[in-house]
Amino acid sequence: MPKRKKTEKAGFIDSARVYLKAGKGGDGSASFRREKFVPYGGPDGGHGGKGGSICFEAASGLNTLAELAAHPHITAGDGGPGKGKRMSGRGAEDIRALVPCGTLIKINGRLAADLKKTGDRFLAAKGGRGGRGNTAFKTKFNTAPKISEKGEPGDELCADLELSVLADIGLVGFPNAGKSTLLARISAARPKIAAYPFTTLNPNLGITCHKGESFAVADIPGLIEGAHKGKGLGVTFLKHILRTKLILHLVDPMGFGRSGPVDSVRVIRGELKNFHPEMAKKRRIIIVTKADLPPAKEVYGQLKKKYKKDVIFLISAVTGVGITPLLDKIIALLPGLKEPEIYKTDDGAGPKALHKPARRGFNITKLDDSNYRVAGVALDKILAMTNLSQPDSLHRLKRIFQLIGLDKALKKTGVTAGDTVTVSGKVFEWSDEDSRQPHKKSKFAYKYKAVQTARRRR
Ligand SMILES: Nc1nc2c(ncn2[C@@H]2O[C@H](COP(=O)(O)OP(=O)(O)OP(=O)(O)O)[C@@H](O)[C@H]2O)c(=O)[nH]1
Ligand SMILES: [Mg+2]
Repeated sequence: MPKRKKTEKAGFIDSARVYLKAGKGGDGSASFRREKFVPYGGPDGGHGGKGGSICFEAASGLNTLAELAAHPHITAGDGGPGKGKRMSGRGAEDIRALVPCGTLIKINGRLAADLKKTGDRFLAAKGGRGGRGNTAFKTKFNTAPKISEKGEPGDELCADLELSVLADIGLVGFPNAGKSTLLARISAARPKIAAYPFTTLNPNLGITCHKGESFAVADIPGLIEGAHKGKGLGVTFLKHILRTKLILHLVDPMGFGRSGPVDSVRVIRGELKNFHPEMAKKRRIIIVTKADLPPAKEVYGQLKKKYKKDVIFLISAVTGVGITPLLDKIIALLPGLKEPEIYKTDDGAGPKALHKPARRGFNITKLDDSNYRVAGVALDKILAMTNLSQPDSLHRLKRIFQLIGLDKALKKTGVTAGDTVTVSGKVFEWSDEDSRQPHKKSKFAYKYKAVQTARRRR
């Protein structure tokens, strides 16, 4: 399967709407063996090749949906047509669109997949199957069928992708609290660090290894009071720590703006709770940063007094003071914590649900006295795969209409000879003649064949 190209300019983009068009199956062939000294060579039309499907695959090393946001139209190739001498058509290649781990795929507003681990795949748009060649229609009653199917159309849909970064630990706090400095200290990540607020504009992810244990840490832009109302950078990035097991709340001993350091705990907790109730349930550790600066110890003492039940650490990401006890505590806590179930895909949606066989049944609408319209998902597929230029295929279609009860239903609605019936966009003229009549001699043969075909279709 070909990989999609990487974009040159890849900013951080955590949502994208993509338009998928899977390939159509190749048409089957209606051909006969013609060879010198081989009279009545029989049907030898091959089947069409399958159309290309489109699937999403979680890949390591990706952390943005920028590539897909920049190229939202993904089209897979069509299958090749079948040929004489029983030659099958070429199958089109499937497309694998790579997405970061933690990508949620929504189709028609429903969560269809949550790709968490590298290699997780979701078949979003299925390519059509190749149409059958006339070899498939040969029976002992009809040894020279002039019927072949057209290829099945591929799925066409629009999917919404949303990235919810997967990390074990989330770093939160006011801007300038030292979140990125701590991430840089405990992992190989190199986020931008500077002495002004809102240095971090996009989430950063780092992997920490401590005493043989490893865990992922996400650093997000700073929060301020009123973030849930859109102040500062808002709470849009909080979704990236929604799935974390543990929250490290960093407190700058100098405070931020008019908020004092002690008060910051209440403010940030309020913002987290306002964003999602699950945030309030998460296990938290309060960390007083910049221990090398004079007010840190005092703030640490005040917080210890006020939040007696909480675990509080005093660290300096610059000098390294308090980092080891903090990491020890984290690795002791993590095994006992569960990832919250925020996104649920077990509501019937999913790859299987998306590719259920087309619903049978149809709707008849009387447009006026002599015009009728018939619509149905299964009928759309049957019509798309019927080669209307072949008289035998047309006859087979009429038999299918009879078998699925369309004839009866139309008669009940009051259709008369000469009326126009539009079935899935194709226009037919109603005639009262029995479709079995032209083949009176082989009546049983046709009935048998049509029943078989209809069963296979179901
Ligand atoms: N002295 C001292 N300075 C620190 C310490 N940790 C961070 N700083 C400084 O604090 C400033 C802000 O640090 P950042 O890590 O960028 O803070 P942040 O929380 O990521 O800030 P935003 O990304 O803007 O939200 C930088 O100038 C750091 O050098 C520390 O332990 N001691
Ligand atoms: Mg930062």
